[in-house]
Amino acid sequence: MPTAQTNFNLEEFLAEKKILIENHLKAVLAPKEPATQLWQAMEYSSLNGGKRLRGILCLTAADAIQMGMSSTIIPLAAAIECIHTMSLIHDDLPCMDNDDLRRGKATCHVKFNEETALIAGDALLIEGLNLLSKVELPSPKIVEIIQVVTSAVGAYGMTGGQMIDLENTNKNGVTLDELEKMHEMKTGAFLKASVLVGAIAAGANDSQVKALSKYSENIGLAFQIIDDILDLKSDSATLGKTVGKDEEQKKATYPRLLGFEVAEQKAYELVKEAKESLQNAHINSTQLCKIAEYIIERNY
Ligand code: GRG
Repeated sequence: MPTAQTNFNLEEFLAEKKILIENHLKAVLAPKEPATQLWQAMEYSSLNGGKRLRGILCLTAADAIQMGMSSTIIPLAAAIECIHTMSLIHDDLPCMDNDDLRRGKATCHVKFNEETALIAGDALLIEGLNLLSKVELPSPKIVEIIQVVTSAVGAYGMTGGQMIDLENTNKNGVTLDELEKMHEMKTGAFLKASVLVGAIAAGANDSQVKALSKYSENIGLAFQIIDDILDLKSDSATLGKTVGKDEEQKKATYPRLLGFEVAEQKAYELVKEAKESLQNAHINSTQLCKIAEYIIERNY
């Protein structure tokens, strides 16, 4: 079990893990023949920046359960980032958010074209699942991991959440409970899955899975609250994406429903509880605690 580190440098830690994940992505997504433009679009969107938060959470959760696990887990983290990139490509499409800026660069459909972006997203989803299926773990664990990921991405998770979000656009009277449910499905479920995949791969027991579930649910919601705040308070150059979209589409957001201060307080409370849940289960991971803090302190 890892112990608390006083000299821990989060920036260095995140940079190091990011490189591990991106090296794997580079190897897996290098353009090939045939359908070269498809691979180019997959590589472009996957390797054009990004915090790698979900992949890093997967690696870090695994290490929190069984130290030294992260190298075995890299393909899982890369797979998670492929699936995450799919969601960004599809979210940016003209029929969805119709955005031309992502991670500070042209979105996939702007750089290539809409058809290519659509199938690049499809291919990243499937290649991501394929990567999960090939990881060096016992088959029952692989099946469990695939179940966790597909549940989080399917109609009860990200896809369903996206549908609700579309329905909420320009809609008045969305309640806090409805907003929370939408985010839990659209963003929270996959972030939680990223943590659980690492934990399952590393052999977490029931109480550890329970604690990590609470941790990831809380940081997922905190992440979304801060995302809403940044959409209002930050600028496109810092965020690498168009800001002010929520206002433009008259979407319900945490700052809109609660006010900035209360929304921010809620995010801090969620992170505090997330760290407590780890402590209660004796998961002494400085890294997971610092990532939780980073989620609310980030500026992009
Ligand atoms: C086809 C299965 C399938 C689903 C597509 C489009 C869609 C359904 C869902 C959209 C989900 C989505 C884009 C949620 C937003 C999540 C979010 C806040 C992303 C930004 O995450 P960061 O800040 O991004 O971690 P980086 O760029 O750092 O990776």
